[in-house]
Amino acid sequence: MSSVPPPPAPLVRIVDASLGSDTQVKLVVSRVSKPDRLRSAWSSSGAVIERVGDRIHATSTVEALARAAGRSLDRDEAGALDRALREAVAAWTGVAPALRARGRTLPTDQRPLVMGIVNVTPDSFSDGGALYPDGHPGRAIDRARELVAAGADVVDVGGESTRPGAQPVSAEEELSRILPVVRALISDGTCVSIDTRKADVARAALKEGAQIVNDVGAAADDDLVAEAARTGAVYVLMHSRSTPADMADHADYEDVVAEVYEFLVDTLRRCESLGLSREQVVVDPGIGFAKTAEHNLQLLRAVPQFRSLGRPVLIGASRKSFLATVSGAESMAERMSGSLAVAALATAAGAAFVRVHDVAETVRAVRTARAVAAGQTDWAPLTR
Ligand code: HH2
Repeated sequence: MSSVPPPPAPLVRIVDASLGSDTQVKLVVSRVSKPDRLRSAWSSSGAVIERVGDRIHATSTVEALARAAGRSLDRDEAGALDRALREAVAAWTGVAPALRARGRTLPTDQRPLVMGIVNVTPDSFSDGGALYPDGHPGRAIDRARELVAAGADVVDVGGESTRPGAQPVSAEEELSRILPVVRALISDGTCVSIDTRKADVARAALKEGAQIVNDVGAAADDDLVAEAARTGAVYVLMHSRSTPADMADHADYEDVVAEVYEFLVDTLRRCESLGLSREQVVVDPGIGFAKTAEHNLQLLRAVPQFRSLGRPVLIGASRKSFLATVSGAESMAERMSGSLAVAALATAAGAAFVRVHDVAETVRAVRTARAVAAGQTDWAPLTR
């Protein structure tokens, strides 16, 4: 008996819906079974249409788009498109949902959160070895405490560099680097994120009480995803390709925003099939991971579009090399200006987290950007 394959689930990305669902929205739809039929139905309903491969770019009202889709697609698919459309518009126009991280609330619905970076590595690109002299964690612990005092809501602890070309380290080595730092921060009551690609490393950090798994391996390891699912940790799903050692060779995209978006949609579904709840997930386009400077700029311009996924968005651009390319910064210290510009713009565009090295400066920049963009001047510290 031949079985009929299920229709593809239509995928909707909102480009602009500033005035809400009753007025014009600009969006991109892909994965419909009959794109030509949908395109001509939308076109005759008065929508402005552009077809790019199998993706249809449309500008019209939600109601007009939903009605015309109902006439051109079969009932199930039109229903699925209608739901996807309304969910994406609601996510785009609403605030990011708050997160629960193992009993702790992260109020991403209230204000942007600042994640401070502590690299317990000898070879990280921006602070290469400074926090890990001769294999002693003391300086990393001091640095993490400074970041918390400067206003970091979360500290992201990493024991393996992910800079382009970085060589992998063993789980044992990574653990010996991060565990003393994780333990010290947990005993202080700090919210800890563990930046890793390895399930064993995440497992040990979660056992110590870490609340966030920052998976810089782009969900390549099912075990790591399952560990976040099992423990109720927040899980950062970041886009990347291949491994840090050769990711620079994989920076080829026809449409980087569409491809990263589709990866996040598909991988979010796969993570759910591994037991992770959607409510646990933060999405991240992975600035600098298998991307050129131009790709990074396009992704940063698309921060609002990633909000159509309905999950808090994290942006990690701090001190990355594209900032030198676009601003003319020569030294690592000079990249701070660009890092602050990106943090201010990204949070004003709706990013829920910024992952940064320069916490005090970023908090001031983001607070200012928020006061200007949204007129909000409150900034409550995170409570336990
Ligand atoms: N970038 C880096 C590491 N982890 N995690 C997320 N979610 N998003 C990012 O953009 C991201 C990340 C690379 O930066 P850094 O930690 O400063 O350098 P290194 O990997 O060399 O230690």
